[in-house]
Amino acid sequence: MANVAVIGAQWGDEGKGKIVDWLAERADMVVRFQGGHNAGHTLVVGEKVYKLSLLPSGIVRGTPSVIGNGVVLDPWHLRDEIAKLTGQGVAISPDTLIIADTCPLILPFHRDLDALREDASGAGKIGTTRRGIGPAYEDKVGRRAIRVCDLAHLDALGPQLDRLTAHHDALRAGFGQPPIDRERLLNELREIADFVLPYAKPAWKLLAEAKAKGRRMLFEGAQGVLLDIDHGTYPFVTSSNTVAGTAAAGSGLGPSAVGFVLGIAKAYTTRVGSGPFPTELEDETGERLGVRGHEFGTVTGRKRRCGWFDAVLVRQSVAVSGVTGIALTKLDVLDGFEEVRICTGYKLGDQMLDHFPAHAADQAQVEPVWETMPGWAETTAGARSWAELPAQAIKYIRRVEELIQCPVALVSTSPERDDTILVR
Ligand code: 2SA
Ligand code: MG
Repeated sequence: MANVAVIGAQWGDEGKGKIVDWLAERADMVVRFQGGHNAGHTLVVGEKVYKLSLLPSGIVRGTPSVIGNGVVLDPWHLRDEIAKLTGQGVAISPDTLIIADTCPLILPFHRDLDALREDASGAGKIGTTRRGIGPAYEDKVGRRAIRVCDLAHLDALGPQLDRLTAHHDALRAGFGQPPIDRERLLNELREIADFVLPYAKPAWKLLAEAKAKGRRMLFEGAQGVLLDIDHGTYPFVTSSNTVAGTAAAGSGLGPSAVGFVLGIAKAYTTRVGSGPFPTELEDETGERLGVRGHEFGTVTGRKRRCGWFDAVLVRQSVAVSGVTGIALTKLDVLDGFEEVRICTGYKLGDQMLDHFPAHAADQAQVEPVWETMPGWAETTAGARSWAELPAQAIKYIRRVEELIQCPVALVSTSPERDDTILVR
């Protein structure tokens, strides 16, 4: 089996957790390569429900798990999440969890800045998870970040800390906030360093060694392609690259390490946070999708916006991420609708578009071109084979494949791991 990268093909919350868990059983290592604790992956194992936001999903079943260099790491959150999982009976140790020593840290003032900015912006609000993700990535790219390896050299942090605090003190002053208390920050870092350092390793090297031994790796993406900093609905995006190509850069393995790119897409569309959403339904149908699909965020509990499947956007995600196959999730949420719709293109003024335009103003203005299909009255929930699906549901899947120009490799019909149909 080739190494698989799993990525969201929409705006996140596509049900990656279940699919990753399903695949993790067949992998020797699970690797997170971007994002931070803004992700939210729910795993249902037997009677138990595990909610992960920073740790790779392999950890629950004891598969060696790697937090790659492309991730931004909140060390205090790490401690809490490990404590929570340990409390649920999951064994976590430096044998099963490896953290790249080059990961930039999310610090308390990153979280504050994220929230201050969100509170200060009106219509331009991004709707972030307020966890400091954006500010931490800014400092990484600005070459001011404190990284995991710095925790072993806190006494040598002087010049780096000067640059970091000079930058942030100016920003903080703009919000009427006092300068960063350096002593306090250093004390907090000293206190957490002992917890983090046993996990810190040159992850790229361990991965290269594992690759040489033919170990199978599963790359676990967070968020979705439409939230990608380059390819998403900018500026209403997250601050990392969420496309599959990031699996290489964010882990330190070359591009040849990724053999199969599995894009996860819901049979309809959801989004949390602000930004354009052409197929959004602000009516009873949208409500019905949200209620049937339990559309509330794993991390923040926020209600998700809901709408019909947008084939244009998923086709674009498939292209920019090099998706090999799609896992179509939550098909059962569409059960019982008299008719179902798919967006096949956009109208922008008198223009017809077969892609999502780059400019935010155009993105906000496009009108979907709909294709309407009859729905199905039968239930697909829990179906485990193609033969159990109603004919109309199969037609829907086939039409989706045609429109997104990518085969559907898996269909998921409930949060239960085994309620999965392998198409090819
Ligand atoms: P941020 O915090 O800077 O990454 O926010 C920027 C935008 O990215 C969106 N975003 C997400 N959208 C969906 N799911 C995400 N993760 C959690 C989950 C969400 C939750 O997987 O369940 O629990 O609310 C996620 N993370 C970031 C965010 O809404 C902004 O639009
Ligand atoms: Mg999620």
